Amino acid sequence: TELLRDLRRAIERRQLELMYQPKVDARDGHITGVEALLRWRHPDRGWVPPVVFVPLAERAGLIGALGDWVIEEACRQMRRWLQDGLRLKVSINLSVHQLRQPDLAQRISQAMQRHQVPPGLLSCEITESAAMEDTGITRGLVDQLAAAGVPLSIDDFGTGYSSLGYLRRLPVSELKIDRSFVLDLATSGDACAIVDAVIRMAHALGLTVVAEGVETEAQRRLLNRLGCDQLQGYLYAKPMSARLIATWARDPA
Ligand code: G
Ligand code: G
Ligand code: NA
Repeated sequence: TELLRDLRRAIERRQLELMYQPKVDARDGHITGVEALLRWRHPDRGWVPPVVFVPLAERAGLIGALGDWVIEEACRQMRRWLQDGLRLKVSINLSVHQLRQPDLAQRISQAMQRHQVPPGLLSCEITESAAMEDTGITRGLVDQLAAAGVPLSIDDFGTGYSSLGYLRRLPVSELKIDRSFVLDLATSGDACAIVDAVIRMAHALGLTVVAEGVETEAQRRLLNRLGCDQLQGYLYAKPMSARLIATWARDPA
């Protein structure tokens, strides 16, 4: 299609951009890191959302190139921030197709070396459903990433069907509670009970818990009371350009 042709061109011509959304400490609100979110500025159509072009790239076999661009760009940006004296943790999103690349961990660690990104500063988010798929491949990859000093986070947690036993065996360091649970938190006793249980379970397994999509003060208070470690959402900040995030990190609004 036309959009696909444009996407190929966008990857070559640098019309893609990473925006960064802060994650903050639930207790004192200080920035703990950022999530990199991919954006495409189409010359005629304006912003095309990732929910449109990521699946398109997957079907067209372009996800490797797109994913490589994200890895490279995130590492390049981290190096720039480090040079400016800003030591910011960045997490990138991996698609299920990327998880099937046998050399993914190697590509990531090579990009980190190229840009002298210290171990632990770059982390990867994979969705719960991707983590559950293809368990053999995922397990190998996750071990390689862990060995390369790349912490792993399970995204959209609660929307899939992970078993506790499975989670315990995967060397992940963080769980991100899906936005849908956060949305219902202040109004639904069920959502509250689920989030409470997830946080207790995660802590018992030694994982850090991040809540996504925090928009209100009431949600913040509840999550804080339930012992959630970190918060991310419009209450604090929307995804921002690399330049703006550097300012925000030094002096949060
Ligand atoms: O703002 P938001 O519209 O950015 O993101 C929508 C979805 O797109 C999210 O589920 C997010 O994980 C996904 N997404 C954002 N950036 C990337 C990326 O770089 N790679 C992949 N695979 N998915 C991404
Ligand atoms: O699935 P993933 O966690 O990668 O999704 C991130 C998506 O959530 C991005 O599209 C991002 O723009 C969006 N997002 C971030 N914070 C909020 C929020 O507070 N409310 C809503 N509705 N969306 C958010
Ligand atoms: Na994510």
